[in-house]
Amino acid sequence: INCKAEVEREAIAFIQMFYEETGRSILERDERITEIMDSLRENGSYSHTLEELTYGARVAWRNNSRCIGRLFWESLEVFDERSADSEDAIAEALFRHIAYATNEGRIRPTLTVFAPPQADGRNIRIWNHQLIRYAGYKQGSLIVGDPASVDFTEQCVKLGWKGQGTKYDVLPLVIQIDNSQPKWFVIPEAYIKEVEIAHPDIEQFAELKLKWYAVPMISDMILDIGGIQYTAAPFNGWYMGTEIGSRNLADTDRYNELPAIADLLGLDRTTNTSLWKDRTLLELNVAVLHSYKQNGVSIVDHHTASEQFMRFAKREQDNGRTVNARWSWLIPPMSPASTPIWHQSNLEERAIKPDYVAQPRAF
Ligand code: HEM
Ligand code: NRG
Repeated sequence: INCKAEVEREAIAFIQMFYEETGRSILERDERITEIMDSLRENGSYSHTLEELTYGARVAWRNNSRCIGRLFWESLEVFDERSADSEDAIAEALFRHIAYATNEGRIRPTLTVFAPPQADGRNIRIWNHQLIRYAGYKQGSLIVGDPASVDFTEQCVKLGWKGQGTKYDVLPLVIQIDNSQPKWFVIPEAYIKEVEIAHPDIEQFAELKLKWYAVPMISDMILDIGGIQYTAAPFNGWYMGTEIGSRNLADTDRYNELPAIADLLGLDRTTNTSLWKDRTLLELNVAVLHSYKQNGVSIVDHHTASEQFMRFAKREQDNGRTVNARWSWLIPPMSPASTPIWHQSNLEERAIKPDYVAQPRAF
């Protein structure tokens, strides 16, 4: 929680940036700052206009040091749901977000913002890490589904939800207002777009029955603009193929599918020097990109994404801004040295706002 002076300072800095970057008049800017300072003095809080909120969410994307996809920051669509004041209204708004963002596969970068914490203690939290994600069930030493979801899945079960027990059960939305008992909502199937993974020239690949969902929608980060922390502000773009092919389906503490795929490919797993992991990763990543393309679902390969990032960095420099960047997150988890980002030794990370930041878990 920010102290008062800090809120004032951040509000002024944000409004100044907003008016300057969008070419608005200085006179109106100073009136707006006065208005905000009055509101802070009288109520201890202020509200963003829709224009401020939209621009703030876009700049937060532009500022996020870990995101390789920032070339398109100006295209972010922002939905204002600050008036949603019940769990049901919030769930409905989230369903609309999913439908709009998914767009039958032609994914639209989208953010939905809910009311920030109020002076009276009112607070909205979405418990999910992503709006659509697969459950993970611990069965002794074995895990069915996504190991990354085990804790959250246990919470859902405690709340009365019951999954089918498959590898790919979509978790319910879990929404909490204040400290009341959270409510859960099953996402109707019609909203959930998924892609079955097939390989362009290895026919048996599809028999592995791998799949992933179409749209990554992060729902547990704070959108931090002008001294206001929006604790419920889910956002999405589209996937970079390696997120699925080199991490979600491949990590040993996630779906751990490499051994099964290697066996299908007939590779020698008894020795590291066969490079069976690397060859398997390659074919899995080929299959992921191929399958999303084939199904008309937006996705970007890591080479193209890296080129787009370099264009973004160039454009930012041309606009007199330094690029906020964490190299270890920006390099892709496959063939990183084959991308131009690898060779950038001057990338630097600073604390700048607006930004998307992690917050303590809701449960
Ligand atoms: C992180 C790609 C859109 C905000 C990332 C990561 C990738 C990525 C590959 C690293 C994820 C990881 O290693 O787990 C993309 C692509 C997009 C896109 C291809 C397509 C448009 C967006 C949008 C936003 C956003 C629309 C917000 C408005 C972030 C943030 C992180 C991130 C905040 C860091 C997450 C964390 O700290 O855990 N992005 N992104 N991205 N992206 Fe993007
Ligand atoms: N690696 C995570 C998703 C993180 C964000 N990635 C994006 N964000 N592409 C995963 O589920 O694999 N986005 O907003 O598009």
